[in-house]
Amino acid sequence: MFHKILIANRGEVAIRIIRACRELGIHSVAVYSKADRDSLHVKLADDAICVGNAPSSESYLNIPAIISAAEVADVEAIHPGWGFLAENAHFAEICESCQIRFIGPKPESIRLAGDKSMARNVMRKAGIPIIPGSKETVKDQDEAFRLAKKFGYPVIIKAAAGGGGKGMKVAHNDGKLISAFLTAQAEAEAAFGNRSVYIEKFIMEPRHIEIQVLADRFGSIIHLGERDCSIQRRHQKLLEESPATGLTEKLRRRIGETATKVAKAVQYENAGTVEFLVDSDDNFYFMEMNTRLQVEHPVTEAVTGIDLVKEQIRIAAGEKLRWGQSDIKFEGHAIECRINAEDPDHDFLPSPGKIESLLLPGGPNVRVDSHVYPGYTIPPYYDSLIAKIIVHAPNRQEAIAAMQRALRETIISPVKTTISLHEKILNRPRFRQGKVGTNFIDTQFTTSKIGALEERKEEA
Ligand code: MV4
Repeated sequence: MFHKILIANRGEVAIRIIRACRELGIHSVAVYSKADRDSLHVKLADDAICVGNAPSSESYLNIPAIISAAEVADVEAIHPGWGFLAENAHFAEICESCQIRFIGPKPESIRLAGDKSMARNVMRKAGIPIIPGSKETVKDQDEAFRLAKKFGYPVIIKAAAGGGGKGMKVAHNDGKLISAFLTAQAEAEAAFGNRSVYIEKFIMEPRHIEIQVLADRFGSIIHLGERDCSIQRRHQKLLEESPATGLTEKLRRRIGETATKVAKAVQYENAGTVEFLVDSDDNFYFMEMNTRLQVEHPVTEAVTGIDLVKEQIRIAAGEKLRWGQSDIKFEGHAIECRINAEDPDHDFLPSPGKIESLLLPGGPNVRVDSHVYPGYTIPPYYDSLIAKIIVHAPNRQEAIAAMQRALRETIISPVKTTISLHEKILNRPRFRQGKVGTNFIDTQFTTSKIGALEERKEEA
């Protein structure tokens, strides 16, 4: 096992990893930017090294500074958390060439998963169901027309280097196809420096179901069930749950087995997530693979009892998986609400600043992962996630009640947060009936002239 690990991240995830290190008896080394001097991850780690200025391009994304810190601290491994360098194949390669273990998959896996069009081809050849669409990137408008005709409208144009909704455009007819194609190309170029796009049949009102997988360095692979992440706004997840409500046992088993097959097809190692779209007829399609720990990992930890961060570290250190698939038991229902410092009454404008008053919830069945404390000043430079509330109860109804109770207890002021939105979501009849889908927020809420998210009148 490792003796010393550097955590190349900040905020809540840095603390999550420091906690795992401490329980494993591993010395933790934090890095921080000049804006994060007073951050909790700096206080909680055994050591901390400043890696640069506030903008993440000069600190948390600054590869030479991070590697120098790792060399100075003499760590054996780096955990990248999520965001920043977590899915940067080049960074993973540099770690290996410096004889520092990257806690995550091999660089080739990260690179393959990052090319969505190439990943589709690998999955098609492995017999994984993929969304009907182009085999290659689409070169010109004529080809786009031909493919749209073949698959039938509506179609969606996606950036090959994309993911998370950037550089994505839907076209409903020939007249709209060219502008969708050109806009997707331009956005892809601007966001990723790569104008390659591909085309898919557009799946109407799908659910976003993702499967957590764990794979060791000896070829053993298991899945830890699914998370429903359909409740999103502009491709930002708001609330996630496990198990997904309303899936038949048969469908759940098939998706899980498919995810394991996906991980096998790319000889995956460490923790990863396979994303699927599920349509209204229970067809499911591979969408993409995330080669990192995910923000919503605690709901999986709750229902399986497995500490995913400890497992990531053990796998990277060369330990074998301690379970086969049949050892994995799922218990109860877990829900996570992401609390962001954003104003739902003003177009989700970020709300950084000093937290004067803070009370985080507790009591039975409640877990809070957060890096904020009373008197902490949220810097404006980074992600606005300030806390995650996770509940675990015997069933979905009790989990909802526990979450409502936990949200009601929470005090965070004067910064604005998304707590009020979560209270509304949990109260909606459609949510309580388990009828979640990626169109949930758009159908249940409207945005007022001043940008306030308002509930629509009752409708199923
Ligand atoms: C789709 C789709 C419908 N059909 N692809 C959005 C994020 C990116 N990873 C892929 N996304 C989608 N791809 C086809 N062929 C609908 C979405 C989508 C979506 C997916 C998951 C969760 C929320 C979403 C919200 C809008 C659109």
